[in-house]
Amino acid sequence: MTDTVRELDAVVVGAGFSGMYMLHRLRGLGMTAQVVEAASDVGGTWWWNRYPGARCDIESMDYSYSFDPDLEQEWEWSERYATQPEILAYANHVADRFDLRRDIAFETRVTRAEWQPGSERWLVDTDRGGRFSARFLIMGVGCLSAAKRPEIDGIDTFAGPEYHTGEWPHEGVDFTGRRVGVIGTGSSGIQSIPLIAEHAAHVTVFQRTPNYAQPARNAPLDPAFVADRKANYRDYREHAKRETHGGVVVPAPTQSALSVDDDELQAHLQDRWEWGQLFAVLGSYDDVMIDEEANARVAGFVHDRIREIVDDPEVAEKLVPKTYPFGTKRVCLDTGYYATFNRPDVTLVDLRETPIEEIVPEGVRTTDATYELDDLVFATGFDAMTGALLKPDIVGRDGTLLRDKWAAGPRTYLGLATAGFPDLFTITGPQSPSVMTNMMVSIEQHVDWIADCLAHMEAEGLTTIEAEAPAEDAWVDHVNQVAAFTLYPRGNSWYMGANVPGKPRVFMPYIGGVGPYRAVCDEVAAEGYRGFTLRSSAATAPA
Ligand code: FAD
Ligand code: N01
Repeated sequence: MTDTVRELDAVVVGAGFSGMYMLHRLRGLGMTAQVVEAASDVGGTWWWNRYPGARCDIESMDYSYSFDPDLEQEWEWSERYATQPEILAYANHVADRFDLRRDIAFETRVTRAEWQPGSERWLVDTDRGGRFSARFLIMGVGCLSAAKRPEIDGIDTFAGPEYHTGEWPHEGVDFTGRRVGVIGTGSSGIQSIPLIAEHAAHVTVFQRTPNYAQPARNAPLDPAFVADRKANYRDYREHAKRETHGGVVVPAPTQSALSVDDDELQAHLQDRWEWGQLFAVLGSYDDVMIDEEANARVAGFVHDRIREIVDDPEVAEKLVPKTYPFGTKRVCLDTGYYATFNRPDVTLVDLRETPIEEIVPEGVRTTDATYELDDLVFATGFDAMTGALLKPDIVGRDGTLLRDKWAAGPRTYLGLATAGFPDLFTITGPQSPSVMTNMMVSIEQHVDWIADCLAHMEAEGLTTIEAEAPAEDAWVDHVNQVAAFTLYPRGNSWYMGANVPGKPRVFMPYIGGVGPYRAVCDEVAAEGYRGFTLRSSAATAPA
């Protein structure tokens, strides 16, 4: 550890889309800021997740920054759903265009941040020995950035190469002629399995829970559509931000799935199935996510599509999700996923029937057989929403560790701040809409709210801001009440922390929708930051 401490207005952790835009806004406020990023360049999710088939599931023209009209006019997306390399190229373009890299310390991980009551500053330590002292600590560490390997006996004994989709080698992996095992059938598995199968000699898919996927219907973007969207981009973005639930403009459902006969239901869902859009089937009726029977009718439609695509009825039945309501685990957009199981060189192993006993040097041993493999892919997801936030030691006002405060689940005010941790902000933190939405909309909304708050503090001569415990309690209750009104808590999903043994089972995102949520945040600010204590103090001198 060096003795030098760099004095700053703000430290931002993470150089994904959150940290990049936060830096841009802080500079605009005339503040000194340092971004600290574990990776060797910008892009966050899109820097790490380089597995075959990785691409967005929110349309590219939505899944992009809106803060600069020139940027959105000049950037050309090639496909409806851009690939990981294209999204990463976009992140690089933004970094170049706004000259962001000069304030980003790459290959540096924040390991500890401690609030200093005397100076009212955060003292931030990194694994490179650098230390920063900053008035504000802004966490842009990502909801899906702490890759998680499965707890399987013998995991370190596998003789061949192993890969996690969220930490994919930059040089790529050549699976040609190889026997590949893939553990996990969430979005990452569903995107990568068809492409791995194109090259491998044989793919064995180890499935613990089947997932719902609908066809992406990806295609090159139609220039006429692009021109039209660009001509109306400002209006479109405003609509998406203020008047939608998920941050993309889709027709809102007006009917109950229980109010229509079967013919009408089938026709309506078939139409939605053709859209190739994440919220198409989820939002087909207004009670899909709140009424079990309505949900079952919609789920039944998807079950039939899977049975249609998959030739072998036994394999099809294994792929049909039956143990949780449709949509309570994140729905995937796929390109050829179910059809991949029609290939003679792809085997599905249902781990509910024959669980994995251990990983052995030659492959994976289930209760039924040993599958010999050359390569093993973990598509096993992330310690989502809280994993990256709780990895460093974050020590608050009374010496409390954030990890301890959140031992029974995250507690935040608006997903933006947490009581006992002054001048700490979390971009797309738990209990904000975040992962239930187009993340670009949620990221920009949080960054803008934080930047406006800091500008307000500057203008008023205020030095610290802290969420009040009663406001936090009320927000946590509200988040839980809204979740309890839906079927979401019924899925063993990462939304619930269910994929991490020992993690508290609470529904972590806020399901109230980006439009209503933004209105609440704006109202809080307009009322002088209701629920926050703002103070001015002489003690903001450097540590
Ligand atoms: P991230 O992109 O996760 O960046 C966080 C950064 O923080 C990382 O680079 C990490 O290295 C760094 N970091 C974390 N902890 C530390 C530390 N202690 N010290 C230093 N650095 C640290 N969302 C959508 O809306 N639409 C999509 O189509 C979509 N597709 C996705 C596809 C994949 C494969 C995944 C995994 C997620 C996807 N998401 C999607 C969610 C995606 O994570 C967000 O859209 C968005 O990219 C998040 O940006 P971020 O900057 O908040 O976090
Ligand atoms: O991770 P997941 P992901 N033994 O947690 C299985 C975003 N994203 O990386 O369901 C056996 O969804 C686990 O099984 P189960 C998107 O938000 C978007 O795929 O827990 N299996 C599950 O099948 C997404 O939701 C895109 O029973 C084990 C899988 O691993 C989020 O990131 C693409 C296991 C993990 O699925 C996470 O997706 C990729 C074990 N011990 C990601 N442990 C787009 O399309 C876990 N599993 C834009």
